[in-house]
Order: sequence, then C-alpha cells, then structure tokens
Amino acid sequence: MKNSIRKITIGKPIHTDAVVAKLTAEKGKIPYLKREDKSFIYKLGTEDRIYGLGENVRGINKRGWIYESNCADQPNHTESQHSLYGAHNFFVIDGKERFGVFLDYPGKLTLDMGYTRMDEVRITPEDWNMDVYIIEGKEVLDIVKAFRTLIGRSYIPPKWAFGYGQSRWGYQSEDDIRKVVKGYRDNDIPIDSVYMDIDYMERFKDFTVNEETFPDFPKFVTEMEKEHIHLVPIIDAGVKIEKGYETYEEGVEKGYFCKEKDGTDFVGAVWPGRVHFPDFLNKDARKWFGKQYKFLLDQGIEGFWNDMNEPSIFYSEKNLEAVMKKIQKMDNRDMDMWEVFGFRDMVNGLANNPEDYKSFYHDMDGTKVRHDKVHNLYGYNMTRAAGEAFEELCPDKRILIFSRSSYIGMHRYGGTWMGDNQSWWSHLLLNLQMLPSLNMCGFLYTGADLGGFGADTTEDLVLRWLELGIFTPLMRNHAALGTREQEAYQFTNKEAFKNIIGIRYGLMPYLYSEYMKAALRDEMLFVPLAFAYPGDKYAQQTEDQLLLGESIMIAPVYTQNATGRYVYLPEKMKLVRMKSMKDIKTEVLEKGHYYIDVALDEVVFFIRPEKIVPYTMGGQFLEEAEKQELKTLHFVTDKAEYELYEDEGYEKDYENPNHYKTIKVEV
Ligand code: MIG
Repeated sequence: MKNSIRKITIGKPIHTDAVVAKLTAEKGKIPYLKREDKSFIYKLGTEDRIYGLGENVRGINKRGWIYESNCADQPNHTESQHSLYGAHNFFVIDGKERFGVFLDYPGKLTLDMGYTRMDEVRITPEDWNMDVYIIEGKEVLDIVKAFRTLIGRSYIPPKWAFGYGQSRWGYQSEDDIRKVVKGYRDNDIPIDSVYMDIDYMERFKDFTVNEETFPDFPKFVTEMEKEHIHLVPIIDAGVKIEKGYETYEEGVEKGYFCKEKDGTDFVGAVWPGRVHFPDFLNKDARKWFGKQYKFLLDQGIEGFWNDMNEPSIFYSEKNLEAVMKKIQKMDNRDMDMWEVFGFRDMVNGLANNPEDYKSFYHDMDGTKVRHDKVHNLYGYNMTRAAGEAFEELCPDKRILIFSRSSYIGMHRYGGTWMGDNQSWWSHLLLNLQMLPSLNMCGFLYTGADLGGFGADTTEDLVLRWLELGIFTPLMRNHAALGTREQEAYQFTNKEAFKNIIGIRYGLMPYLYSEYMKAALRDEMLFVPLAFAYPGDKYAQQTEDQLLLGESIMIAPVYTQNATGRYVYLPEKMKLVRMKSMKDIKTEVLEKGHYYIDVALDEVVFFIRPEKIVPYTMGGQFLEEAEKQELKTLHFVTDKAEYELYEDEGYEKDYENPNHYKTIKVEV
C-alpha cells in the first residue's frame, strides 16, 4: 500500500505554516471522520489504539481521555489535566482501520478520545476554519513518516547540546555558577552546559544582564568556555514596561506589541511586573524580536531557552483593577463559605484568564486577529523569531534553542522541553511516554527536567531519572527555586552519578548518529514497541519500554525501592548491563517476559538481533569524549553493518556524504 496524504480545507483557515509540502486541497467529505453539528466523529473498535498528540498527560496509547489543544502554563502534570504547554494536533488510529489525522487549527480544539463514550472519538473545534490532513500508510511508522515529510525537517542542535546540562532556578551570580561547575569537575562528573534562569537578568528584563552579579559577562562566558561549559540563558515572552529600557521603547515605537481592541498596547504582568507581549505573529515584529538575541550572541552565548510563551499571564492590568474593586467592597464583610470560594476563584482566576486571551489582538501581516483564535501559535512564533534570526545572524552555525510552548511547525526551528514536572516517580514514566508522541509530531530535541522540577527530590529518584535521561537528546537536570538542591555532586553516591552520566558520553556516537539520521530522514528516534512489532499483543500494551534508534530497546526502572523490573522482549535480544563504560556485561535472552535486576547504580538496555552500538570510553565533556577510540557493542551472529553518522557538530552541511561511515561486524 502506498502512502497517501489528502488535504481537505474547511472554511477559511488561518495560516499556521505548520506544513511545508505543497498539496492541493480537496473539497468535500473527509475520509474516516464523520462531521456532525459541532464535531467530527469516529467510531472506535474495541481494539483500536490512538497514538500521538505530542506533549500531553497519560500514556503512549491516548485512548480513554479527553485532551484539549490549548497551550497553558500548567505546572500540575497530573492525569486529570487536559493540556500542557504544547498543541500538537496529530494522531494515528490503529486497529480495524489505520490512518493519521492532522488538524491544522490554531485555536482551542477538544479531542475526546473515547472519554464521553468509550467507543467514540469526538473532535470539537471552536469554529469551522481549518485544514485537515488524512494520511494513510501500510504501518503506523509509514503514516508517521509521511506526516513528518509533510511538516519538514526537525530542528538539529549543536553537538554540545547533547552533553549533560545543569540548571536551577536560583543561581544568582557568576559565583553560584562557578560553584556548580567546580562541583562537577572536582568530582569528575561529566558536564557541558549550565543554564541561566531568570535570575541573571536585570530585574527580569529580556536581553539584559545584571551587572552587579555578572560584572563582566563576556569575560565570564570566556572563562566558562575554557572550562568547556556553555552557558544557556533563558528568554521570557513578556517585555517589561520601563522607561528607557531599549527593547520596550523600540517595541512601543514601532508598534510591535499585541494590542487592545482600541489599538493601545495590551498590558499583562509576569516576572518583571507589567509587560507588553511582542506580536510574534507579525513578520516585522518577529524579525525585530529575533534580532534582540544578538545582544547575547555577541557576548559569546550559543544557546537559549524560551519560556513563558503560552503566553503565561499572571494578571492583566484591566482584570486586576476590576478584581481589586470587588475586593475592596468585601472589606470587613462576614464572608460565608460561598463568598470565600468566590473570592478565591476570583483571585486565582487572575492568571492565564481565558477572557484576557480574548481581549488582545495580533496584526497578522495586515489582518487583525483576536489572540484566542491563534493562541496556540504564540510560543511557536517566539521560537521561530529566534530561529529565523539565527539563520541570518550566524547562518553557518547551529544555535541551541528550545521552547516551553509549541505547535507543530515549531519543530523546524527549535526543540521543546517538557516543562514544570515534579520530583515524582510517576513523572519519570510520563517523561518516557511523552517521547514517542513528541517524536511523531516532529519534536526530536526534547527531554524533561531530570530529577524533577517542583518538590524535593531524592537521591534514588535522580539516579533512576538519569538512567532514562542519558538516552534523551536534551539531558538537563533542572529544579525550581526553594526545592532541595539536586546537582549530581550533592548526593552521597557520587561514583554512581559519575558513572551513569559517563555512560551518556560513552554512548554518544550511537545517540548522536541515531538523532541525526532520524532528523535527516523524518523518522522517529523513540519508537513504541507497538509500532515496531505490529500484531504483537504484548508489544501493543507496553507503555514503559521504547526502542531508541535502530539498535536498542530501553526499559528504565521508574518505581522507588525497586531493585529491578519486568521487561518484555518482543524478540531475542542481548541484554547489556553497565556500571560504567569500563564495566559492561552482556547476556542473550530469548523472546519473552522477564524480571530483570537493575541495581540503583546500573544502566540496562537491550540490543536487537544483528544490530550494532558504537561507543567510546567517554570523557568529561563532549569534545574530550569525541577523541576516544570507537568500539562496538553488538548482537551479531554472522555479519552486520551499522551506518554511523559523524560530523564536527557545529556546522550545517548535513548532506555531506563524508559524514557517513559504515561499521562492519563479522563474527
Ligand atoms: O513561572 O524562570 O518552566 O523551567 O525555572 C515559572 C523560572 C517560570 C517556568 C519554567 C521553569 C523556570 C521558571 N519558569
């Protein structure tokens, strides 16, 4: 069966630039989906499975819950949520029929995946203007690949961004950062980057550096470079309103901020207090905002993370005023329960208020569009602003950029991290489950806050989480202000941290190679067993193991106090047990179900038949690891080949055939 992609246009869609392939739209009926009054309906068979939806709560199989595409600053990633920071409207149904659906629609979309009725998918937009893409293919992986080709090549970061990074909200000064670097280097725990959260700015103003805490920033960047550390500052969406602050003054003067209905600049508030929001949906504003990154690029910075770009709004000026008035009336009142609840809701409702999102406007290159209609494009276009600027400012160099909020299309400009998770064991599993769903939607450069962002972590949680994190492209330990310190050197068993992070560096030849091939071929990096072993009922139900690239399967431990876990082998595989790159044991296992012991200081993964994993002994930072001799782990019974992709990691000549080498193993 050949892949087929059909595009059906309904009404007058707002252009999102999610799709890059040129397709002629058809009119009329949409295959598979029945349009009723307010919704699209699809009748599910009992065995049908649903995959996709990118960054979201719940499992790999998305059936049985109601999701909402409505980018939100949602720090509670519990099962009860309906949306997180991204809006990724692509899914595949696999069962009695097999097809993919992409709803290119930038407003709020409800995706009832067998929630209201277990046997029904019900998709409800807020209006009927959208492009619908229906994709058919032989297997799920063919459908996903066809979709990925449609939306264009995934973002590729510089190679150093595959190194381990340490972050924490609360590193205040040069000295705080020096202490972190020293903690790692003194204990021989490998590291390549330290992230700079909002604390580095001057009163939370984008594109400023606090001169008291960072007195000579370019010099500090150079000092860190000598330590082989890349500094990665955060950029927030809101621009502080402050007389004399250049970004603010210029934005106002040129009219580059989002507007109220009456044409005045919309006022919201975030970290710096009152802010304006750049109109990233306007081409000129986007260009202008992108150029601001130059301030940091010029000082030696090569990577950024874009935050608060749903956009997150603590309160709007208007709404705060209204609420304050009501509160004044309540002064000295004897409030009963309902009044107290009402009071609470009113105050809590100040943040990310749907009414606020309906009250400001974008100038989409001449057309005035109300924000809620295009809400899900905001973070995407902030990151696009950066990506497009980097193309212009440093066309030959890869710059690291990832974003909290995203929409399909943004995957071409940057990566995304999974946002404010908690130091909970359940979020380790959620991290694993989100990986393939994000890959399906084009997001390959991704990862979660390792160790957990909110709440106090524990040493065993950080270790176990790192044992998954060594496999994720973005490998960053990040924690919230006020939580327990969780840098690897803070814990008792430093040797284990050193070895486990060291394994990441040892496996880099394989991990980088697989990332690059996945990006360049529009393929997934993390594949659910269900996709790779169609028809295998155990594979279909495996929610806690993944294939990573062509050679390996991962199955991390994600429960506290466990000394191992059950693993399903859909075929004969070779178990690899690593305590460090110097201590590797292997054992061949037949297809079947096993309980596998995995000590707290061990990494276990599995090699598929006739497959090869290139590795080195690693190093303290990527450049050092690169210099080591290449070796192979393999499960080869006769002879096999591995296609290694290797480049210097900073330039963009991806197509250069010299980047490919064939590794042959014969036994
Ligand atoms: O509202 O910059 O997701 O990674 O540390 C919190 C402070 C704002 C949210 C990000 C998180 C970051 C934090 N930010």
